[in-house]
Formats: sequence, C-alpha cells, structure tokens
Amino acid sequence: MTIQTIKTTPYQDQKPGTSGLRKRVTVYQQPNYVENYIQAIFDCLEGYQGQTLVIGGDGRYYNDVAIQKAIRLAAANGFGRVLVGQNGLLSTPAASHIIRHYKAFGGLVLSASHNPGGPEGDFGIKYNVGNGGPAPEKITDAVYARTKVIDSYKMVDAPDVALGEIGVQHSGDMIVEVLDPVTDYAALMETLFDFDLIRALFASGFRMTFDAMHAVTGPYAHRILEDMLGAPKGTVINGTPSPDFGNGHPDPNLVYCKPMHDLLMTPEGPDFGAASDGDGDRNLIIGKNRFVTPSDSLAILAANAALAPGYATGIAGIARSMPTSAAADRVAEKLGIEMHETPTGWKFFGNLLDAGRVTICGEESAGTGSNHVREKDGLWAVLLWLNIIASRRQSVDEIVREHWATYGRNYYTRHDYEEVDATIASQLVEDLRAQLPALPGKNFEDDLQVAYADDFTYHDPVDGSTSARQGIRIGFTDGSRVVLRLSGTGTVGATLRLYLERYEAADGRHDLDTQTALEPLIAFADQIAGIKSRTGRDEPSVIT
Ligand code: VG1
Ligand code: CO
Repeated sequence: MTIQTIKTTPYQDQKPGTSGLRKRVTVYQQPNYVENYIQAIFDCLEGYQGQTLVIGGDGRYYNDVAIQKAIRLAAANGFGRVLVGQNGLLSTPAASHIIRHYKAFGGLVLSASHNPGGPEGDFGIKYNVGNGGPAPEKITDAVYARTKVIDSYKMVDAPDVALGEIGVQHSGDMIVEVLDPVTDYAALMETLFDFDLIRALFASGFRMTFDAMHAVTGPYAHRILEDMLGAPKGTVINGTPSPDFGNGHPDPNLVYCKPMHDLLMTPEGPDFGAASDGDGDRNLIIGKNRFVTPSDSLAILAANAALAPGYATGIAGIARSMPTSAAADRVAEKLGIEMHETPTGWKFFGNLLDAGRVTICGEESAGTGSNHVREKDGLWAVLLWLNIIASRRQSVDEIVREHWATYGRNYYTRHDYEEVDATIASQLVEDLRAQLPALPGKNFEDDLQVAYADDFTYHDPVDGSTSARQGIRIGFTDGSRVVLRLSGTGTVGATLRLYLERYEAADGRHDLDTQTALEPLIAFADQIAGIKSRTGRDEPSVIT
C-alpha cells in the first residue's frame, strides 16, 4: 500500500458553524476542499492510531464522493477500522449510536441536515467525538485554526470501497466494514419503548402518516414503524432517500410539511402525523387538529417519559437551548429535577448528558433527544409520543390541553429572515446589543416592562468553559421574552432568527391564535431592532 503525502493550499473559509461545516456543493467541489478539512480534523486529534472511525451521511448529493475520500484519508492517517453505513447512509442519531455501541474513537457525519441538496444545494461535514456527540468548541476552534495553515494531507492510493456490499473490505491496511444502517439503531429503540403496546395501538386501528421527506429516515421508519410495529404499509411516505431529496427542502416545519398539516386538520385525516429532516435528527409532531410546538413537545415528553420502559425510573434533569420556550422549566420544577439552559446547538448538551445531570434535551428547532445517544433524534421523539399515546389512551390534542391546564401555556413562535445581507444583519445585532444596558425598567407596548436584557453567556457547569455572545435576550416582568440571534447553519448571507414567547398561567386563556397572542412582543421587537426597515422585508421568510 502506498501512502501519499499530497501538497495543498489552505482555504480561509472552513469555519464550522452551529453543526459542522456547511457550504454549497460547488464550494466543496473545489480542489482539496474535502481533503483539507478532514485532514485538519485528524491533525487536531490524538490517540486514534489503530482505532475505529464511523462514517455515514444523509445520502445527499456528493455524499458518495466525500465518503471515498474520507476512507482513504482515514487509512493513510492510521485508523485501524472504518464502520460505514450501507450506501453511505447513517442518520445522525444512528451514527451517534454506532460510535457509542462499537466504542469508536469518533465519527464523520456527512450532512447539511435540513438544507436542500443536489448539485446546486448544500453539503456538510461534522466531526463527532467518542461519546457520540458533536465535537465541543475547543475542537472545532482548533480545526478552524488548522485549516487556515494546512499545507499537506495524507491519502492511500487504493480503489473505491463498494459501499453497497455489507461486510468486511479493506482500504490499504485499514479494515472497512459496511453495516446495515438500521439494525443497531432499531435494536436500541426496542430497549427504550414498549413495542408491544405500540403494536397494539396500531392493531386497534390507530393511523399515522410519517413523512421521511425523501431523506435518510425512510429506511429507518419503514423498518421500525411498518415492519416491527405493524403500522399499515403506506404509513411512511417519501421513504426512499434521494440525493436531492426529491428536489425538496427536507425541513420538517409547517412550511415544507403544509400538506401533512392540512391533512391532519381534516376529519378524514389520520390520528397522528410526523416528519423528520434530512439527517433524521429533527421531528415534527402533529396530532389530529393539534400542531405541537417543539418547545411544548419537549415539555410534554419530559413530563410523560416515565411511561416508556427506558425512562421508567424517572429522568435526572432536562436541558433546553436558550431560545427554546420555558415550558420544560415548569416540568423540571414540578418533578424537582435539574434544569439547564444552554446555547443553540446539540454540542452543548454532551457534558450534561455524560455527567448524568440531564436525561432529556431539546431545542425549539424541532430537536429532542435523550441520553440514549448524544444527538437529537427524530424517530426517537416519534416513538416516545406513540408510547405516551398508547399508555394514556388519549389523543395528542387531549394530552397537550391537559398539559397546559396543569403547567400553563407558553405561547411561542420563531420568525426567520433568511438570506439577509450579512453586513446589515450584523450591524442590526450590534446596534441592539448597544441598547441593552439601558433597557431594564423601561415600559413598552402598554404593559411590557423589561426585567433584564443581555447577550447570553453560557458557563458549562461540568467543564467550566464559557461561551459568550450566544444570543440577545430581553425578558419582561410577566415572563415574556424576546430573543434574537444569527443562524450558524446558513450558507448564503445571514439568517436572522427572532424568537418570541409569552406565558399564560394554568388558569389562563389557552385557545388564542399564537401570532395574535404574541403581537405586542412582535411589535416591540421590530421597534427596538428595526428589523423591517433595515432588512427591507415586510414579513419573515418562515414562521414556525
Ligand atoms: C439550527 C437550529 C439549532 C440546531 C442546528 C442544527 O441552528 O436553530 O437549534 O441545533 O440548526 O440542527 P442555527 O444556528 O441555524 O440557528 V440540524 O438538524 O440542522 O443539524
Ligand atoms: Co438535522
């Protein structure tokens, strides 16, 4: 076998964002772009000689090309074994599980998640560490620094691996094992949930529809929902992964899943609807006549987790990202367990999960998960919902209403302004930041009094690290909140995210339209940040 050391020149734009390095496919297709980035990752790691690396992706365009490169780089750099999903497929949560299950050193997850795919779409690479979770900031910062000076990479001169063939092959001296992407993950789900109970639910005539959005969860949902749990064939739609996601946008929200939402609002529709994103870590939950906001879903799953066998002894604590509504905080308070508020992105949950301080985590962006892996997990959330529905013998709507009646309701929405000019967006944030010290005590929109205004800084209670400038929060005396931050996953211009929240007590009104209930906060945010005038947009690109 020949190991070649190949000269290269650095790129200056390989800065990982909220979840790995996401760029247009055309950017990734530049000479040595993939090679530089993966070599830079390896250069920042220690002790992997002879160890196992997991590789898998969401099946998007360029996955196959990048995987062959990754395998040759891993072989030349001295990994002993690569575990790769058949046809290069592994959902993000399955990759996390496989890293943990086979005690791998780490893994490369090739995905740009919910961003569109295809030759004109996006591609992404993320490194996960040995606990199965995204690399912490100290690693991603080091990788970025390395990419700026890298001058060579190592590759073996070996033929392509046959990714379609399950079993053992070689790349140079390194073992390459092609795995069925679903089997280990499905076995894990069986240990967490009462499959007999869910099977009985489907047998009793309960109907659901699961939209895999032409992305990676298709094979997982077919196997688990239809084959193992007996949901009728056809329950899973768009279940064959395609490189451009059927020319769609695999983001499970009310914009891209509108047909499913509308179906669930009709008498003929099924009892339950769910969807997952490009890489299978997000979830959308809709009951008949009831859309469940991700923040509420987190709170409800945490409050009812003990109904599932995997959590029967209770949960240790809950963590949510800062912009996620405080609905889960009320559940933690009632259960008398720890509650943590972290910056956006799953990498901040890893330490809390490893330390056993939290069991369930969630983000407002449709991500929920638990200590079973170190990523958010779309199908896990769907299965926990099914387990809860089957145990309580109630509809989603009844479960949600009872939750509000017990804990109160956190009205919540997110307004996204996409592809805004990056200079305008960062100026907007800077100007708003400058206003913060003067805000506390001031009154707006009749009855909104500012209680605090800051730029969120996270102090990790486990490793003592600090992450500053994680988003502007303005809190009011009645518990309402406005949060504003810039996305770290976009690939063109800047995306401004505005998060709005208002609490209505247990005995309050829970049947208002969300946007109406939040109107004064929306007006306040626009007044103080000048969003419309500065961006020239009359309305958000996406409202979730
Ligand atoms: C977004 C979401 C965040 C999520 C991240 C990765 O990040 O807001 O909650 O963790 O995407 O999810 P940002 O920086 O664009 O707001 V995924 O499913 O795209 O890997
Ligand atoms: Co995702």
